[in-house]
Amino acid sequence: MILDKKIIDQHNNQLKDKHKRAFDYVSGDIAQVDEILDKLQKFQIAIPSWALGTGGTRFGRFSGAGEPGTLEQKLEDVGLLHALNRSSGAISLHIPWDIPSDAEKIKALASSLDIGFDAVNSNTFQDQAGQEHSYKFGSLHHVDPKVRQQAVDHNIEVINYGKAVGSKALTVWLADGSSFPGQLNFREAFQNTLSSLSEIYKHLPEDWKLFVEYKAFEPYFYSMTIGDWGQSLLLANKLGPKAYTLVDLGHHLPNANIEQIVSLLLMEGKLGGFHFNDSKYADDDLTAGSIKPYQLFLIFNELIDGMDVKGIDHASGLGWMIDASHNLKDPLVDLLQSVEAIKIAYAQALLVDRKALKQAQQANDIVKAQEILQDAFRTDVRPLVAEARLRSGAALNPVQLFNEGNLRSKLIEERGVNSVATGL
Ligand code: PSV
Ligand code: MN
Ligand code: MN
Repeated sequence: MILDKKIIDQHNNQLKDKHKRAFDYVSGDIAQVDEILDKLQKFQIAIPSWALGTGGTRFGRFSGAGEPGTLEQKLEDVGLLHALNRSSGAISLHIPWDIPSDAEKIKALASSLDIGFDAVNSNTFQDQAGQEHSYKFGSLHHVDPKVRQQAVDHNIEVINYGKAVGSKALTVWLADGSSFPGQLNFREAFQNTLSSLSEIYKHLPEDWKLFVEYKAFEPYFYSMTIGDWGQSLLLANKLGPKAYTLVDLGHHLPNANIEQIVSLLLMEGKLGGFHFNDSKYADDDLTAGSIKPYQLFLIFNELIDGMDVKGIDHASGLGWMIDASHNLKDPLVDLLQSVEAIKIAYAQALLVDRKALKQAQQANDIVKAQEILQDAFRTDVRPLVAEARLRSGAALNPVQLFNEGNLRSKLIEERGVNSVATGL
């Protein structure tokens, strides 16, 4: 479904007076408001192809209706999100769920929707029909070299699909680990992983990156072979300059200081990018900012502090992606909410008085430092984010327009009630 620009204009007209009052109020106290708005307009967050349908839990899946049944329809969904917020201008594909068989056609459709391709993701955590070796006991870390080779070959195939559509990065997330002490030799598992990743690395085009994602636990409950940022960084350093650590917010043990991890990875030039989501417990894959918005703000605060010169939009080379699973909400609404929460955290972090913060830190003035951060965090920046959208030709309130415009019903009319997406 292509959203008629007239519908967006009508919606904006309806909200414009209220928006203007709120925007004037908050922007009155901000010195460089245009600079901030410009940064917000440029900032894009990629949508994962696997999150456009309703996910499930291990207890069941309650599918929605009118979900995208094909890659083309998934692109159309991202196009719809992008039309609504002008901040979702890329998709991250997961192979083999979303194979771009006719790459030229897919690319043409994407460009007509103004959508690019972020990192491509491999899948060696499931066995596919007809596959020779099983990944039951892992993939790149497997004790059997034949299984490792199969997983390496799959990753090379994924790079090739990525090349065909114009991606510039491969994300490897491994479900390799062990559930019982004694099951694995940790050092051998790590060495096997390193040598498999080195094979994959050799096939990366010059201008590509390899994102090494880590995860503390699940699906294995005793050890994960790439279990934390230290193990990922170790691999990235050994692999070479094109390898980076990818931070998925949900992949840490409870209460980990993610903002500190981010700041050090950035300092080392090894931060590859993000999978944004939120969680109360672990890999909950909830809407970004729905549980710990202060943490999200603190992460952006570190990013701005560490990337002052380059700025943190896509030109910085980081992968900004969402990784979410929606069991209860409409996936498209959830993704709109996630993008909004990420942009709010970014806008708040742009308000931090960095000079004053530096002075407070140098003077060990803890109270001042805290006040500076919390002043920024507690500013209602929603009118700034909305104004940036307005200036980009998007909707003042994308969620409201999605609901009041009955966009899901229209998708159901187009695709039918039983159209179900592939994904997690
Ligand atoms: C599984 O935990 C996971 O959520 C990882 O975060 C991956 O990035 C994602 O699935 C897609 O493979
Ligand atoms: Mn992830
Ligand atoms: Mn995850």
